[in-house]
Amino acid sequence: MTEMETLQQDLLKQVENASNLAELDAVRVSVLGKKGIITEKMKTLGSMQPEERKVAGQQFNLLKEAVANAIESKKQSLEDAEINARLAKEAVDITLPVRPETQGRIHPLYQTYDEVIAIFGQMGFELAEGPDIEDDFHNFTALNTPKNHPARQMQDTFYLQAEENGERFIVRTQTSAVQIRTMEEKKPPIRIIVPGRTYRCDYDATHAPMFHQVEGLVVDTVTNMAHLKGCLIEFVKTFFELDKVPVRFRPSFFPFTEPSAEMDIGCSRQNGELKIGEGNDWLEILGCGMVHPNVLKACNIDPEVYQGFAFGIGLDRLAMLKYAIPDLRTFFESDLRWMKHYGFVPLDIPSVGAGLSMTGGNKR
Ligand code: 2NL
Repeated sequence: MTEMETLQQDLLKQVENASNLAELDAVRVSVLGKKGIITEKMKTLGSMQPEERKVAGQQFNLLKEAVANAIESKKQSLEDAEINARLAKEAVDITLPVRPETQGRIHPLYQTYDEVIAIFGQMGFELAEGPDIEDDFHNFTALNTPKNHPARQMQDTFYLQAEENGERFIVRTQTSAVQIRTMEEKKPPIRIIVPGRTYRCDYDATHAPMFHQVEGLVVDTVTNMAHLKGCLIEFVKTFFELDKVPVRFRPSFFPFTEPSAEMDIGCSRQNGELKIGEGNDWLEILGCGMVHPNVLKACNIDPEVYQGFAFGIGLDRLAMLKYAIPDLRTFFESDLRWMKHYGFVPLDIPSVGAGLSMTGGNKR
């Protein structure tokens, strides 16, 4: 074998023996690099006689090409092997169950929201929803709230910029407009539950400018105050998971109901700890009343034939009470540690669909 053949064999063996890309690159540098074996050989051409140079040059070039080709194909096969090894090692077993710690949580407010809807749903109420932006008629006038009523003041209500015709829309202060729209569109009997966002100019530990309400409305020919009481007592028992709960209805005032009442439930407050369903103290839980005849008239329902009862519950407060959350503002801070502590795993949601269907008030 000539010297060149031996060299070529040796170099090709080095290439073949490289067991990874780093080793292969080291071989490449030692052969083809600036100070590599072949490079050094090329440099000797300058001092050769023309005839000799022609032969040697050709040989060197053939050698260089053979080694470079070998390196290139070895590189390809090492890269393929590396990818195959990674694919085998990092294969994802899609049959494994999802890791529980990566699961999100249901916000306690929406847990409460779903619970309340499910409870009234099981009593036969239908779900109705409506827009956050409302007009003056549906939010105030139809609800027997006169032009000079304090609720209409700028300090309490967020007004949108005036339209060209001077009309000013608002973000709803309560969800009642949905009940008004339902009564406008549908003949009684009406039995609806209306959850949603509501807005008022207010901000402290128990008030946020955006909060959540559920209102309920029942209109029929025989609806009376006993129905109102029975329905709401049933609700608080189910919601707070109590067999018996002391309740009292205190006379109150709302422009849209007559008579109006506030419902309290029995509780005890000892050492700063609140216990619901027992004790000698009272806790206000919701507002309610018989629908004012003027409200029925505004929706073209004859108050001589139909009566209704209605109620409004603050959902945020309900969630704070049931799940012992002291500060309302933390509800809207999107703190994941807070969510992990107070949130619910998705499987805890009650079967919200049970007994529920959508009705007319949801149209915009
Ligand atoms: C409260 C009080 C209440 C209503 C809301 C209502 C709606 C219509 C007609 C009559 Cl369309 N009433 N809603 C009635 C009584 C009380 O909410 O303190 N909510 C947190």
